[in-house]
Amino acid sequence: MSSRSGKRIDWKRREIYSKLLSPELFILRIDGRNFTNVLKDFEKPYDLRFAKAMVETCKEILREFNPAFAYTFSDEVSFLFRDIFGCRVEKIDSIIPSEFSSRLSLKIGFPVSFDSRIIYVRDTAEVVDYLKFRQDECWRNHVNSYAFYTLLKEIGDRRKTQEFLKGRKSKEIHDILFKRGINLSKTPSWQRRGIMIYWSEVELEREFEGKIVRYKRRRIVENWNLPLFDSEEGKKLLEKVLLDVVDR
Ligand SMILES: Nc1nc2c(ncn2[C@@H]2O[C@H](COP(=O)(O)OP(=O)(O)OP(=O)(O)O)[C@@H](O)[C@H]2O)c(=O)[nH]1
Ligand SMILES: [Mg+2]
Repeated sequence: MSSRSGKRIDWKRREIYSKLLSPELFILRIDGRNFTNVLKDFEKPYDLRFAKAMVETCKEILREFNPAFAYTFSDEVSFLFRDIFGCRVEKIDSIIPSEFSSRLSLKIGFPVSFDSRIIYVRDTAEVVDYLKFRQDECWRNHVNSYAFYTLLKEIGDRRKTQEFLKGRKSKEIHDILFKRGINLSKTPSWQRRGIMIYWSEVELEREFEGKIVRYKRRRIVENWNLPLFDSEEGKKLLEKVLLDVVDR
C-alpha cells in the first residue's frame, strides 16, 4: 500500500502505543461502563446476585491470569499483577477487561463492558495504602447509595434527591437513614468494606507407596467479611496475601 504522496507506509510504526511498557508490579482497576443504567433492574442499592457474579468472575481471572488478589465493590475491581503479557500496556489494558466483561456477561445474561487503568506500585506499603484508598471509596459509596435510593423512594425524582443530599455531612445522613430503619453500621460487611479474592496456601497429605507425603496446594479464598485494611487484623491479612508477591 502507498500513501497519497506515493511513499510506502510502515503500518507497524503507526501502532503508536505498541511498545509502551508498564512497570513490573502494578494494580489494574477495571470499572463497569454505565452500570447505573445497566443495573437499573437489579436490587438497589445492593444486589447479592450481582455481587456473586462479580466474585465468580474474579475467581476465573485469578485462575486464568494469576493476579495476587482481586478487591471488588460496586462495579469495580482492582487486581494486583506482576509481569503479565511482557508488561505491554495495550495487551494488559485490553485483554483483562475484555475477559472480565465477556465472562460476567455470560453470568448475568446481557452484554456489559469495563474500562481499565494501570496504577504502578513499588512495595507492600504502597499496595496497602492503595487498598485503603479504595476501601474508603467503598464506604463513601455505601453511605451515598443507601441515602440516595432510600430517599428516592420518598422524593420520587433523581435530581431532587441529589439536590437534597448535596453537601450534607456523613453524620446527618446516618441520622436521616436511622430514622427510616437503616443502621449503616449494621449493613452486611461486604457492602461496607468490599470483597477480596486471593490465593491461600494449604498443606495437605496423602499416602503414597505406604508413606505419608505432605504437599502444598494453592486455593482461592473469597472473603466477604474483610477487616478494615488499616486495622491490625487488616495489615496481618494483607501481609499474608502479599507475601512472595510484592517485595521480592
Ligand atoms: N442496582 C444496583 N446498582 C449497582 C450495584 N452495584 C453498583 N451499582 C451501580 O453502579 C454504578 C457504579 O458507579 P459508576 O461506575 O460511578 O457509574 P457508571 O454508571 O458505571 O458510569 P461509568 O463508570 O462512568 O461508565 C452506581 O450507579 C451504582 O449504583 C448493585 O448491586 N445494584
Ligand atoms: Mg462504572
